[in-house]
Amino acid sequence: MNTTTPTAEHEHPTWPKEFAARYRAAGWWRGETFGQMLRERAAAHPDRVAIVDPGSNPGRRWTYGELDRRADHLAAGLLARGIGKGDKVVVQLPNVAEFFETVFALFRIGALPVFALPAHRLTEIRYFCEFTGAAAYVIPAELGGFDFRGLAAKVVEDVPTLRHVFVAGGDPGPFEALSAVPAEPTAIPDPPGPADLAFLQLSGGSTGVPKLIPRTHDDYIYSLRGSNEICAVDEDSVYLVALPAAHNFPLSSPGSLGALYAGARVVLCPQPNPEAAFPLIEAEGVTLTGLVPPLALLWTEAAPTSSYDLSSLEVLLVGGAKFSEEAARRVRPALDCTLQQVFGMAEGLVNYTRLDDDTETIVTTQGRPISPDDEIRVVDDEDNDLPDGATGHLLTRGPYTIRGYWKAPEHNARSFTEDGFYRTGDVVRVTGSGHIVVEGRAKDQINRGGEKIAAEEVENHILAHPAVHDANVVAEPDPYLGERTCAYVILRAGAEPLKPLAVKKFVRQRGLAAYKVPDRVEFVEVFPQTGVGKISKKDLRAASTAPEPTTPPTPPAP
Ligand code: AMP
Ligand code: DBH
Repeated sequence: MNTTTPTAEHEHPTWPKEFAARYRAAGWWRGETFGQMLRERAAAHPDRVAIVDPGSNPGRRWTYGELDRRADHLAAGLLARGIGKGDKVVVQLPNVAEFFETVFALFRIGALPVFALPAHRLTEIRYFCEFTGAAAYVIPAELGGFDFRGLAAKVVEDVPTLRHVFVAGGDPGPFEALSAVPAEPTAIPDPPGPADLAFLQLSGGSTGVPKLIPRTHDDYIYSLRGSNEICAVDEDSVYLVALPAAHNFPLSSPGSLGALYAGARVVLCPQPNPEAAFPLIEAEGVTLTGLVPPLALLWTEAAPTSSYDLSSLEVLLVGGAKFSEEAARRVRPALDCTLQQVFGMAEGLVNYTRLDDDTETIVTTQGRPISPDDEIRVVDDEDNDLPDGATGHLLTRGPYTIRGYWKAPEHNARSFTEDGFYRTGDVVRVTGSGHIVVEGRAKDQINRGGEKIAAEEVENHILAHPAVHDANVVAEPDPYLGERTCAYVILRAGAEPLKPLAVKKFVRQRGLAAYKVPDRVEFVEVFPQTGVGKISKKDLRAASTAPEPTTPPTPPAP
């Protein structure tokens, strides 16, 4: 029997009543919303600094009072433009203060941010706008030499529901400046409740198109509260947002929203490299931050010779991809802070090593779940539970793990068990102390230094090339990123020979985020096959063991 209850709108399955009742009774869900949360913090300490945006000119420092006021004014302006409860708004902002003004304004009126990353391009953005029927799209004018207004112009042409494009900072071009939207606050007609959706988060995915993750106010706020307790975030903490602000890790583990929940300070770092981050750590007294493994490596290499005072840093969270034990051991000596490994997913479940775990546990495991009500199963290919300590597929269910993706019934039937466990696609084992060790992955995905790439999505784009007969995209080891992508391509009989660069260029020109462009392209005559004649990705992976990167790897940037 499928115990998962569809919502009234049948847009996604949600927690059955008895689970919801249990999570409320246990005190995990406390009936909070983001709108009220900010209101309460602003009332309690209006003059404390909430957001520091050193990348803006002049650098901005918004207090809780100011962020609260700005959210109210922007909410009023959005309502006046006909954007209201349940509307979707694709937010593609870098690490700037307007990100928080925008999302809290949307939270207040019950419109749902759809969290795009700055790296996304036409193909992804058009899909998010079309699929969600987005009413608005929020962009920077430009970033890293890329003009988002040009991108928005194309999206507006293709997506009839998209009525507004708001440009944060810079020349808005043909669109409206976000700074022109705020209006005198008015009563919000139908503010969202704690069980309502707060936003749609993105999944790294393993299918042709990214999946959207529906998160409620109550469930997400519980994950923040739990994370704050585990990471010792309180009102004296200073969290540096080094990764892209909209990503689930720097947003919630414990992230900027955890910091704001605690009444702490959020410092926005325009770039995640040591050159940008170290001066901010010194200037703002940053106490914790989160990084993906390649960046953590870069920081540990740079710290010992840095002239900046990094002594305020107490905790470095590392996650998004497996952090090797050797690299993990280097964190404390280099940065003189506690490493906290975090193994999380935008679908929900987040695991942390604890601050008081012994060093071996911290460097060899990816932590244990936030909640006593996080249910963990380790199963074989037939969903049979494995003996304690055995390695298998991780399934999970709990008070902040979704019961289904948004508008994806067929995919949900595969990604969730009948009784509502999420199939993470991760291969793990659980130690005697209940800590999880990530041993591998069963999903068809490449984890490129924390950036997830669905093989099928890239394969489909390569297949669109007229000279290509077939394509297979797999991960291959990379000394810095952990994994990078290799595309094996079979050309059509009689087709003009192609150069690898032409394939990369083709994918890029189809409007895909740069991190999804294959690092390496190899032309082959046939793909290795399994016993039953299926293409064997395992053998392709085994074939790609070239130790040296063919292109100099670049750290993932916001
Ligand atoms: P997503 O579902 O797109 O939010 O990506 C979450 C996935 O990232 C997980 O299911 C893991 O595959 C991977 N991941 C996140 N953190 C870690 C970690 N610390 N170690 C290994 N894999 C991780
Ligand atoms: O990779 C992730 O998605 C991730 C990693 C660490 C995450 O969503 C999180 C923590 O919350």
